[in-house]
Order: sequence, then C-alpha cells, then structure tokens
Amino acid sequence: METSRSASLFTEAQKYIPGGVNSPVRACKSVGCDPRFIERALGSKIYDADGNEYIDFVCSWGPMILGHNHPSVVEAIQKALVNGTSFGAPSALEVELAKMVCDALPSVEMARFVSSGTEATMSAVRLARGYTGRKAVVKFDGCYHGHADSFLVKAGSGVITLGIPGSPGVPDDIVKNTISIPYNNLESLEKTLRDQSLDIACVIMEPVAGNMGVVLPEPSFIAKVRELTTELGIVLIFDEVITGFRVSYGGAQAKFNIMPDLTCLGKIIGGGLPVGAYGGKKEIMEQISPAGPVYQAGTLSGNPLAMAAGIATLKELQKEGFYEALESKAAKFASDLQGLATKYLEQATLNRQGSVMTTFFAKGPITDFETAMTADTETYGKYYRLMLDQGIYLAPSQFEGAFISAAHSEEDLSQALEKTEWAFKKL
Ligand code: KE4
Repeated sequence: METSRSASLFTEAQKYIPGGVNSPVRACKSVGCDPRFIERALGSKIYDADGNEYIDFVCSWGPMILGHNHPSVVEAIQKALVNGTSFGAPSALEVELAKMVCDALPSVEMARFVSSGTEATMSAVRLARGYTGRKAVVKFDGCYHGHADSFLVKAGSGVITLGIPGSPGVPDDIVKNTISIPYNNLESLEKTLRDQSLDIACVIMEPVAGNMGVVLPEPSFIAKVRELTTELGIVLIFDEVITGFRVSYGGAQAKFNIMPDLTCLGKIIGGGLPVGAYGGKKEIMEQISPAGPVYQAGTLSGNPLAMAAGIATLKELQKEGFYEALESKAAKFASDLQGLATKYLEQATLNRQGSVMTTFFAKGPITDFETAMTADTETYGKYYRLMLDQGIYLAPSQFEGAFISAAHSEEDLSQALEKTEWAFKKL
C-alpha cells in the first residue's frame, strides 16, 4: 500500500506538534506503525493522503454513528455557517439541542454545553464537589474520563495504551482526592464508599466501560453503585461520552433503567464537531454559574455550527427503527467475528454493547482492568497492521472499541470479516 504522503506528513508534523499528533493514541505507537494521515471521509469509508480507502471502525472514536458526512448533517452545518461561525452569545440552536438532550435522557432535567468530553466530566466533578462540600472522587480502574488532573489515576484509553502509570504534572494533593477501585467489584465498592463516605463527593463511572476495551457492567454492579450512592448522599455521575446516544437513544441509563444524578456527554451529540455536555437534576444543575455559585465557562460552548450538527444527528437517531437496525447488524457481525476468533485463535474474547465492541487477544472473560491487561497487545498490534494494509481501519489500541455506524453496509462487514479471516490465519 502506498503511504509515502502520510510518511512525509508525519515527518513534517513531528517538527511542530508533539509526537506529530493532537491526541496521543492517534500516533499508533502501541500497534507498531506510523499513522495514516486522513484527508476525507464519506459514509463508512475514510481516505488517506495517498488516496487509500479504508472501511472505518474508529468512527472518530464514536461520534460518527450515522457515518461520515451524512447529508442532513452537512446540510445543517452549511445552513448554520452562512449565519456565522460563533457569536459568544446565546442562540436558539443551543436551546433546541438542550431540549433534545433533556427529552432523551430520563435523568437529565437541565444541561450545560461545553466543547469536549473532558470539559464535561471535569465540570460535573466540580459541580458534585460544590454541591456536596466534599472533596474525594471515586472512579474505576481502566475507566477514562478525559485528561483533567483528577482523572489521571489508573485511567484507561491512551493512558493504559501508552502504559503511563499516571501522569507527570498532576500534583499529589490532587491525586490524593481520587480513589480508583476495580470495576465490577462489589466488595471493594461497598468497603470504599462506606469507609470514606463523609469525604466522597461523587462516584464517576462509565456505565459500559469503553476505555480498557469494552467491558460490560455486571447487572448487580451498577444497581449497587446507585443504591450505595443514594444511601450515602454521594453524587452518581454517569460518564456517557461514549454510551450516550450510542447504546440507545436514552443512553446506558435508559438501557439499564438506572438513573444517575449527573450525566456527561460528548462525541455523538456534536455530530463530529466539538461538543460536550453535562446535565442532570435541576436541584444540582442550578448550582452552576450564573444560576448558582459553582463556576464553569467556555468561549465556544454552544457553538452554533456544533449545535446544528448535533441537532441534525439526533433527528436522524430519532427515526423509527434506527437502533434496531444497528443492533441486528452489529450482533451478526460480532457473532461472525467471534466464530472466526474461535476457529483461528488460541485465545480471544469479544465484548460488545450494541454497536461498540472489542476483540481482546486474551482468554477471558474480560470483566475489569486486571483481566483486560492480560490481553496480548503484541498480537493485537500485528493484527492491526495486517488489517490496515488490507483497508480495514481499526482502533490503534487493544484498549479501545470498534464502532459500527448506520453507514456500514453488509458488503463492508462481510469484507471486514473476510480480511479478518485472512489476518487471523497469519497471526
Ligand atoms: P474528550 O475530551 O476526548 O472529548 O472526551 C474525553 C472522554 C471522556 N469520557 C469517556 C468515556 C471517553 O471515552 C472520552 C474520550 N474517549 C477517547 C477514546 N476512547 C478519545 C480518543 C482520544 O483521546 O484521542
């Protein structure tokens, strides 16, 4: 595959941008190759600077549930564009999207838009601390909530992908207020919350973990988190940056019928443009400035182009049968993929929630950070490189999800399975 243009762009990029990328996992370090520079995308495909076509299973790490450049999203952005790109003032589009988010998520009565998932989660934690007057934050090993200081403790995504234990630059007195415990471990959960409840402002969790690879919650686990946080007056924050509008129109909270106090969103609600949001109970959200004393702000929050893209995206997701069609496509693909893994690989475990899944090169079951870390990342890297050169674009990390969009055709998926069989035979 010709990749000289990507190669020269990567050389040039490294002169001006740390590691040549604007987000670490994109550098493909853990999968042993240089990144392909992407020039354009349409539907289920992306095209690199050398003109190579790929079937895209990264989908910009989740936002592109409709596929790239969906016509109604493009049209909505173009319509907003002629009116201007940013006002720094309230606009009707923000009200429209906020109402759609509140109508969609059963626990969200009010929402505030920001420009990234990290801004959403760090604001939600500040709000929980302001609302409770407590300092400690409980998270789960392998979960990733963005790169705010409080979260870089046993975090997932790029942090585990690059094997960074924490991160320099995060002062100990920040880290000491973050307690990270194993996902799906009821005993550790109950002991931690009961022993330290008076100091704990919030528990923040991915209701389906997506950043140690996909790891599903055991049904009793999420229910217990809700039960204990209610009993102990601890704010429960669902980080639905991945699961929001992905696993159902109402997110994981609707799917599992477990209501958090606050929810964080990102990715899909921006339709590919920079949007994050946090929201929840009115009583808590009204503590946010200027309604209340907890400060949070943002120059481009509620950006009209991003709002227009988010509105157009959610309107498509509201269409009859959208999630059913995506589920049946993803379920069949996962079942066929599992069949190939069982046939050709000594050890492989596929975890899936709706249209996001991870094939772990590990015996399994993969139920938490510790078991996820048994995955053979070397073999994953080889698999990644084989598939890339066959035109299949997977996440450049064993500890991320593969996403299927509405734009992935049966032909795309059968081609991906064919290439997978070819690659598995070479591992
Ligand atoms: P951003 O600040 O990257 O928009 O969102 C942070 C975030 C928060 N919460 C969850 C559950 C997330 O998955 C993320 C970001 N996800 C990663 C990939 N899993 C972003 C990819 C990257 O860092 O380049």
